Amino acid sequence: MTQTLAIIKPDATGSGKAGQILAHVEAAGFTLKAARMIRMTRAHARSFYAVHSERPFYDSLVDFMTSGPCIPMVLEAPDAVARLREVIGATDPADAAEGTVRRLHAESKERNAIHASDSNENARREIAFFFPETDRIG
Ligand code: FUP
Repeated sequence: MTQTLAIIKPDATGSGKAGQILAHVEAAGFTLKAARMIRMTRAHARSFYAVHSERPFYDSLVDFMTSGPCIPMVLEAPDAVARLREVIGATDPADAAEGTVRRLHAESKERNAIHASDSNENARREIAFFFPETDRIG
């Protein structure tokens, strides 16, 4: 079993889709190991997306991620990182495969419902970013 970090983003929490999205990933075989609801500060969002700091969409992305509640969560499954990337679909919902979370629930490339770690190294870093060890079950 391996773990990955997902975030249900403010577009999805704001439109009442958090439960549907969690049900979708659970039905896809993931076990929820940790979760919280937070309002990210600008400093948190800037730090979380630091890899994109030179990109033209960075400021807008920080605005969006701080615009409402986020639900970071630790999800466990065999090959969790790669599998969750398949289940959520491409960044832009217009490019995402049928039946993926983003195809079903995302509004746009920016307001795209859910984040998922893109490597095992980033999963470890992102899990530690949101969850102190004492908040993690198993
Ligand atoms: P992903 O790994 O699919 O979440 O996509 P990226 O790491 O490329 O991008 C991270 C986030 O930046 C996306 F979820 C949304 C935002 N983004 C934009 O707003 N515009 C873009 O052109 C690309 C990404």
